[in-house]
Amino acid sequence: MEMLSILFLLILSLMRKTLNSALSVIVVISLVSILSCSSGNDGGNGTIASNNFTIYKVDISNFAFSPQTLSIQIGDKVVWTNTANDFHRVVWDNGTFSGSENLDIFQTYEVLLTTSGTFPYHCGIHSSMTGSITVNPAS
Ligand SMILES: [Cu+2]
Repeated sequence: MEMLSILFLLILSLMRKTLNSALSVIVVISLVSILSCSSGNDGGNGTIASNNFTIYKVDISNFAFSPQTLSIQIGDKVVWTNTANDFHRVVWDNGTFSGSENLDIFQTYEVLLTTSGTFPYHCGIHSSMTGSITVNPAS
């Protein structure tokens, strides 16, 4: 009887260890998945990582581009969204890229930036609205 209970306790402690390690594995797996979800190119600014490039978002509201300046890698995409109830139009200061049409509320304009350099732009309707994209060459 004594031997049996000792054996039982031994098995129980073994099972506990196995259970603990199984639990640890589950904890590690969930931690890894949480970490891998929060990594990537989410710069906290609504950026979305795609297979080959990052998409940066610029909000047009309160008669301003937000963020006003962006520093991106060559080949990344920038998407402007007019969230204001006024028309705005993205015009590149140097005419480097073709600008947008007049953007009504919730209309978007996007450019894939494949040339490195600093490209200032402004609103074609409100000249006080300015912004700039710096495209860094591939490292
Ligand atoms: Cu404007």
